[in-house]
Amino acid sequence: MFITFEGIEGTGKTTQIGMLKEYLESKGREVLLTREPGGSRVGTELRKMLLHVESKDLTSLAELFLYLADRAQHVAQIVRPALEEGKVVICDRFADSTVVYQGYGRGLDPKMLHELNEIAVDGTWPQLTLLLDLDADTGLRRAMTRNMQDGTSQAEGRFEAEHISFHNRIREGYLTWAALKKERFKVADASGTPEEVFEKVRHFVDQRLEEA
Ligand code: T5A
Repeated sequence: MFITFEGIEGTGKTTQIGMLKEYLESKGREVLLTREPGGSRVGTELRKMLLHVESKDLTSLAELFLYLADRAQHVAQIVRPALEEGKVVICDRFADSTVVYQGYGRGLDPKMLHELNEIAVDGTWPQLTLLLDLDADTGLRRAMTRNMQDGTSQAEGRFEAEHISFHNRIREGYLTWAALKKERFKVADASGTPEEVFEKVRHFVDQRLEEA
């Protein structure tokens, strides 16, 4: 089972992924947590380039190809081997982030981005994608408070520094894309407490595991 989490900054993806790992392990499943960008050794280097505030001169196309390179390496080296070993793989962002951020956010063609993703993932698509939906003001506030507290503002704050209109576009883009990919996406309101959000996440995951 391959599960991915998506959403704008600060919706609580990392928090929910930690809770889901614990839940699945309590049911006897072996779980691998990973993320994009940065799930592989090469990806760790790409992540620094992609998220550092000083990379603001990256062109949209250069940014796109760095995300795709990160994904191709990550799928081949980390995700697919773990799935073959029978693990549940949970990934913090995946191919849909490219369609939404580089497409609805930066203005590249979402259909072209989906086709490039097809090449990068080479058949490895998630069975379930959980979209944590939250208004951009609240999400950014949560992300910025967290970045200030753990000192990642400079190292990883490039997207948080975008204008609020960019984040509003991303939120709308996610909802549009999720409606086009209904068979894989489940949308959870992320405005409640972590426990309230997790109840929805757990429900969708249990449902998909039963179907599988
Ligand atoms: N990107 C990525 C692209 O443009 N294209 C791509 O193809 C890909 C793969 C990655 C950036 O790269 C872009 C998108 C992103 O901008 P990232 O560092 O991985 O960035 O950051 P994000 O994925 O955006 O995640 P964040 O780390 O900002 O937020 P999370 O993981 O959604 O949220 P989390 O769990 O860290 O929570 C944030 C704070 O809120 C609190 C937490 O304790 C934490 O302090 N919190 C809550 N507070 C109140 N109520 C709740 N329910 C809460 N849940 C968590």
